[in-house]
Amino acid sequence: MKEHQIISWEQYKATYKHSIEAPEVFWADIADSFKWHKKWDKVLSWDFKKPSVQWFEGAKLNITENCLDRHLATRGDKVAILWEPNNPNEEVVRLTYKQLHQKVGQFANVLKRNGAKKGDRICIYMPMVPELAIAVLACARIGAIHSVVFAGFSANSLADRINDATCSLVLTADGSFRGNKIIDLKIIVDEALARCTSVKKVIVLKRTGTPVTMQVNRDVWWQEELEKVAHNCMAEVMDAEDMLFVLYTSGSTGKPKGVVHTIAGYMVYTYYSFINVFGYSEEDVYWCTADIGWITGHSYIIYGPLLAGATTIMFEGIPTWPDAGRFWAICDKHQVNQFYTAPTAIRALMAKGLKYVNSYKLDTLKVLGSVGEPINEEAWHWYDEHIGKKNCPIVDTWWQTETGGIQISAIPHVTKLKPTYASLPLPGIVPCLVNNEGEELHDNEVEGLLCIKFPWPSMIRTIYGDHERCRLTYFSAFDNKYFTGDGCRRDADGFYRIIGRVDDVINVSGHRMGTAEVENAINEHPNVVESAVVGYPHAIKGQGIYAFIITNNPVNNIEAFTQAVLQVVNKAIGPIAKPDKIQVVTGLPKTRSGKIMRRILRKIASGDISNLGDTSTLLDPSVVEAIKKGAGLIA
Ligand code: 7RM
Repeated sequence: MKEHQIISWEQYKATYKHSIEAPEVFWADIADSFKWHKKWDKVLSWDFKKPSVQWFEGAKLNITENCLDRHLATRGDKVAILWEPNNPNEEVVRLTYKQLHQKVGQFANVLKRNGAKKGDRICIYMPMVPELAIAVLACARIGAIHSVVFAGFSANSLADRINDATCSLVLTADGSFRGNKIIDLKIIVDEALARCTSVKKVIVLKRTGTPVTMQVNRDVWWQEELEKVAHNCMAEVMDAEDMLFVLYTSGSTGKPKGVVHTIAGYMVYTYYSFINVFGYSEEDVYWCTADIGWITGHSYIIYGPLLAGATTIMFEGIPTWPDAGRFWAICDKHQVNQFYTAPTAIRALMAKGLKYVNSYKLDTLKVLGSVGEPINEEAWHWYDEHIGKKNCPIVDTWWQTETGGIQISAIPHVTKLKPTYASLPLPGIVPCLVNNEGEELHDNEVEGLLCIKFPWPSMIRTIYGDHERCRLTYFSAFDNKYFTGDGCRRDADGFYRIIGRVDDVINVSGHRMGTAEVENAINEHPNVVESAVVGYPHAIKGQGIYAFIITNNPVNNIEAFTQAVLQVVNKAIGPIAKPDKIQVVTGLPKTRSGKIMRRILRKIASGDISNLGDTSTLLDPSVVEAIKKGAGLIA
């Protein structure tokens, strides 16, 4: 591990230079530390026009042998997964590498027993329990493609994802504990499966004891299945470019896209970025608070840490239960060294006051991480002062579901820290800024659209079932560049500061959402004629959701209507997509060609109605006046 860690500024500069001058030599050297059944014939071939990207072509491997088997001789009794339950009085689970290896083998056999085989898609809709990580790894063990769906999504969203990837199995639990609530996962799965014909088997973990109906010939109990199989499962030998997983993420149009990652490149990159960004060393305890349903959980709870032989914490609960000190209690309880969370959590806990922080020592922390959205100065300084005690570098990590791993981030004790700056690219990453005309901006102190102009091992390979959509979304805006969808500034030192999305994607509490998705959900309400959704600055969530809605009849009871709209959205997508503000309007600002001018709605939503800019292209400028008047009367 140590040999690939950057520990000085000089070394960063030299390594970065080498990584872009001789990328194939650079990445082959990292890849050499893994176990391969056969090494690659070619490190990289690529063509962003198609797009087609292949890393370590011809190589054969199984990623779980690198996450598990490879560590058995040296770290067999070291804790791999440390699980902290929702209820602090329930027992902690510690799985050593040896135990995890066994449990993965055993569950892999359960999957096989239930008909799963190499190449099948398996949907995982589960609470944050050790079995979720075991299930992910068991899929990879047998060469099946996992599609984890965040267990906060509705039955509808779940069904869409299962159908898009034609999953043959669903792995779930009776229910999920979240603070003092229980979510009935199996009931949601049953509702989803009413419109999924591809699913042959459902394996149900008993967690909450919630009563469930088991469908004969389809549903089996997880724990009962375990009794029927051996603990050892040979790893399926896979090709470097075989699919490892699909993970759905929102874009500016249409339904969420199934981002596809392939095995070898993802493995090499998540390992390398993990050990460098968190400065991980052998005895450390590392905690990422994300849910495994998001890319952060895939790359930096499961794969990156386990590839590095680390101890990774999984937390089942929420930051505010039993009280707003829970994160800090866990840091002390497990002597956490690296802590990785989202700005929205920091802001929420900051708002609860220091009394929830001050009773904890937090003296084992070495590195603090931030991910998912821009971190504002105030939250940065609070994190630095009250959690890090001004003693822990903060790594503000910019990346995306599509990039697979962290792209731009400080390296602790190496990179100068600048609040709100993600800072510099990791080795092998070649970011650039372009203007709206697609011209690259070569100077410093400029602002533009963030692109990446050379392939990296963990980059998106395709959108499941729709390669053309992948090309159009990421590779068609600018020639020979991957377009991120983010606006970004580069300062005099060449440091990058992410400004936020430039498309119709909003980021609510670090969750990515398409405004079109939310609009489609709202439009399902029978009285809604049309809607337009925009993001607006929200003190805790980063962005809130503001919905402008046209109804077919005047709304008499605004409160009841609002509740009904929230219900519809909740059902279509899930609670994370519920609008924070709803304004009923009689018209939307449209151009003569019928396009909604979201720029104007964004201004109104942010409360900035003094200067709406050029409205001369509007079909009917009077609608804007009407919306402005009504802006105070929102629910
Ligand atoms: C990891 C993740 C991706 C979008 C991305 C950005 C935003 C993520 C940061 C950030 C500012 C950061 N994947 N984003 N990290 N913005 N600073 N450090 O979040 O696919 O769910 O979202 O999130 O807009 O494009 S994601």
